[in-house]
Amino acid sequence: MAKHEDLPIPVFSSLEPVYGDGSQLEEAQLRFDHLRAKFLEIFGHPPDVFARSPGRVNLIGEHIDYEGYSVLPMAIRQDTIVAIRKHDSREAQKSLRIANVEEKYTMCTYPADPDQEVDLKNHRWGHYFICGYKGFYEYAKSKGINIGEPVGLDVIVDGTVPTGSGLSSSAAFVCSSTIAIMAAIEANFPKKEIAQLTCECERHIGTQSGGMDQAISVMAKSGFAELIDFNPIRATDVQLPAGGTFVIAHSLAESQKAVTAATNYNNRVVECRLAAIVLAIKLGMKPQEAITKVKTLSDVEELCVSFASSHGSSDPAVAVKEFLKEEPYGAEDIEKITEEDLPSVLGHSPTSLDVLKAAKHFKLHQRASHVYSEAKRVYAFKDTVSSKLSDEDMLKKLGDLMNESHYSCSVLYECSCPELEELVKICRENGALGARLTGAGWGGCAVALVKENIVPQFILNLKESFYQSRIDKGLINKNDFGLYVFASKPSSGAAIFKF
Ligand code: NG1
Ligand code: MG
Repeated sequence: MAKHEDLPIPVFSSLEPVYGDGSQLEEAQLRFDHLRAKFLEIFGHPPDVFARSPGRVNLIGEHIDYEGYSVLPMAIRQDTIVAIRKHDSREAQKSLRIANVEEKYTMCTYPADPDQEVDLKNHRWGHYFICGYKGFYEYAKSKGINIGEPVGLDVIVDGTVPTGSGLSSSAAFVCSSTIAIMAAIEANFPKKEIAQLTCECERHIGTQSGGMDQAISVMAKSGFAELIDFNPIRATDVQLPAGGTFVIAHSLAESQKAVTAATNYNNRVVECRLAAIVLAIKLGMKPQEAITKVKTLSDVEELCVSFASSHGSSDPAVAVKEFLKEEPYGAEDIEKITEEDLPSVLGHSPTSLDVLKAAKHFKLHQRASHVYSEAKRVYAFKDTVSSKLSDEDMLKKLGDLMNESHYSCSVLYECSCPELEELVKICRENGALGARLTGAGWGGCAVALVKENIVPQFILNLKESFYQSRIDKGLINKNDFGLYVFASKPSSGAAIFKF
């Protein structure tokens, strides 16, 4: 039997395989009808095809995908649907017209040119579509696939993943865009290739992202969380224990990752890279070799194994304690070790140069400690789920791991924020077995593991203790409460619809 990740994106002629047959189906039916009507109204034609891709919640394994370590997310019900129509090469319309069902996102127009640059200084919502567009053409070119001259595309987007929430609205948008473009030209590829290519797509927005969000959005299976490995990308089903429910709650602090990349997300990617290089040098590698060969903290593991005899352990966490000082490093401290200036250590990449410009110092010890310990927690989580523990003990252990993950994100990786701290604390005070920030952090959502039988009461308590004061202040509308707090079951991955 072909492996899940080797299969192409499924093509359906009805909504049931993805949206089931309950209230979700009704809701989906309305969305698709509305999209089709809107398409006709704006562009004067019906769409050729639709693609959908879901958001995700990461259960454990934060900020380690870009360091080469496995993560454990699950897809959520909320998704992005893209309706698309390809113009004929004879038609006069040669641009990409990207509209949205939500009025606040006004139509964006771009040339039908895969070589255009994404204008990072002027962020617009439509840029995420262009990420998919550019990435898709780059992929086709690298594979020698002839997809003909670029033509005009008409597109309407309908997203239900809350933005800036750590639930990966961006990957849902990039993946559904890429898959829609692919479907419009009647191509299809194995899921693992689409997962890889969409990850590269999203880097056009200026974040040096790992591949977790796209991998789960493309490869998710209903009813399972997935252990995602990288290099090569692979997904292994993880059956979550009965009796526990993951509740997602928004801190109401919005994290605009594309805008704050230099000080937040990309800063941490750079710190990890520098930590890996410094560690490799301390473990005996020549500086020049370390700079060219060592890209991630996972690359250092091999060196730890061969140095086990001299420092007593092959655990990279031990090497961090021994070789990386706890005080923040200045640029000069690191340059003394690398024997090269930081811009060239980082290959002069524009996003890294932005980080260097904005950074005062680099916390190599803390960031590396987080990554190595979080990587272990992912496997501990996976092992716990498949262990013989009673449901009760299993849930408790999973909750503990989630709490440890949050502590590490908050204290060592410093990617939390006051609102998330308050929310996580309130979750625990109200009976969550564990609670942590999810996604990149600096705002967005927390995920809490809650015993199934207390979920309704738990949600009511959160409303009382966290949201009510914010509703009173007009920060959110009380009728929208359900958009900000909800229990989530693992949902299915990307799909194409042709009716
Ligand atoms: P968010 O910000 O939640 O979409 C980001 C990255 C992930 C991963 C997490 C942190 C992108 C597209 N996604 O997720 O790859 O690194 O942060 O674990 O940048
Ligand atoms: Mg994102």
